Amino acid sequence: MIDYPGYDHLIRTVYEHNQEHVFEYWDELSDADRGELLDDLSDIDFDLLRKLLSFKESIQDTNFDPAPCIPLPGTEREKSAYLAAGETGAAYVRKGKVAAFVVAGGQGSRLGYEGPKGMLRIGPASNRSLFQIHAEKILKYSRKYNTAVPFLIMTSRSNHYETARYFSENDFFGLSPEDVFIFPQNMIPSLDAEGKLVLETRKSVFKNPDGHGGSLHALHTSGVLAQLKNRGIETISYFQVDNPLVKIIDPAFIGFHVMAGADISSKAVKKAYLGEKVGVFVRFGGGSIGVVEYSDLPEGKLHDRDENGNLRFSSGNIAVHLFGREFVGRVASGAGIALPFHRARKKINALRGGTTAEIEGLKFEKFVFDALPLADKNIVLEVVREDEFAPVKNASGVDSIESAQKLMMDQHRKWLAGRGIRIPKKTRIIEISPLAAVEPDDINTDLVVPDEERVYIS
Ligand code: UD2
Repeated sequence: MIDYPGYDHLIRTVYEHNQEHVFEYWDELSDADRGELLDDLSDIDFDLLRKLLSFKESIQDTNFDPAPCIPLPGTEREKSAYLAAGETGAAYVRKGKVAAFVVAGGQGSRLGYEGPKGMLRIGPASNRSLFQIHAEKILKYSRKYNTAVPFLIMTSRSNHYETARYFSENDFFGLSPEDVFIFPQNMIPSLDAEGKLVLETRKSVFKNPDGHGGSLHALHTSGVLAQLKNRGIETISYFQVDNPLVKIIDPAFIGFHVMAGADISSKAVKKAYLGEKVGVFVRFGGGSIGVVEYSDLPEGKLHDRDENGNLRFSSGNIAVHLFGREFVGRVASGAGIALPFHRARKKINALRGGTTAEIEGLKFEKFVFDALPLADKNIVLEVVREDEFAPVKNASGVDSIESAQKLMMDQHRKWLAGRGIRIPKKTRIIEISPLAAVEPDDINTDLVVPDEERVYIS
């Protein structure tokens, strides 16, 4: 057994769990590097890893029906419910009770983009990044509602520093630094097919971010949740970094959530096509609401249609949720409830016998929507896809930068047309800054769009 002062217990644990191959390069490491390796091992929960290996992959309850949804306003009654919700929500935002929370710890591997995904330049005319668009929306909401909406950004080990530097070098895009909270999520080791830890370098093991479900825990351990409580924040508006159309502060959504006394509320769009890669909202046999991920939806249910020929499981999850702060506290502190891990196969680079090679590995992640069934009360609100959802997942084609830019421009054209503003024929590329408008009513009807090919309205 190797030996290092002060780490006896950890070293024994590593051997007890048959993971001592992580010391393969021990003899070649300096004392400082040995200390680093041990520190890297010290935050690993070895008992948890053992449990994760032994659980069956398919643990999901398959007894479920489509979840009930608040529909798009059609009837007079629905329209007035929307108006009332909008007023309640706006008053609540004005009182400073809502924070915005983006999860940006993912690795964007499908996109093939190396840096933090939030730094991806997406503005069709402005070339602004996803982060800048989100930050400017939040600044605009803060001005509109005469409050300071805190902006919480969850990163992970590989992109934390770059994200934090990006915000500070850009003066937080006009937000006050004390209103921006950037904090990393936890990492969890990936394992090889035999359940062994994998070395990434001679002094570190391979770890991946613990999934967006890790965000609730990260809010707690970073101390941000406690700070939100001190600021009087009651509701956290959660969204993904890769959706430039997201309505970060939506008064009607917030109003419905508050009026229902919900722990979690979620937005749904009608699935665009049968195989679309979004989870669907369901109601499990026991009555709780949840999301079944696209890859877990049984074939029969995937194809199931109602009497009108429409897909029965068609409420797609766009990963926009409102979380009660107290509820997050309960889940994050353990309190008898915790989110499960999901296991996925993934290629990882492993250092073995002096060379690095790609191996088949196991990756563990938590999904934030697994919190839904833990809530005493939740609501699902249907929204219009083109108004709120433009995911950037792939380098080209479906759900790409190009498709998202088109959706942004379509939306801005629609807003301008709705305000009676003419768009010159010559204008091919058009974009409205969030600082000018986060909804059509923010646009001044006197606005004149210049007769140019590329127009940015700021
Ligand atoms: C997610 C949902 C899917 C649908 C879709 C909408 C899952 C498993 N599926 O699919 O149902 O709602 O989004 O766009 O979530 N992230 C972290 N830390 C992590 C992992 C991810 O912060 O450890 C963030 C990531 O930066 C991104 C978001 O979570 O903002 C979604 O991650 P993804 O793109 O991997 O999820 P995807 O597209 O498989």
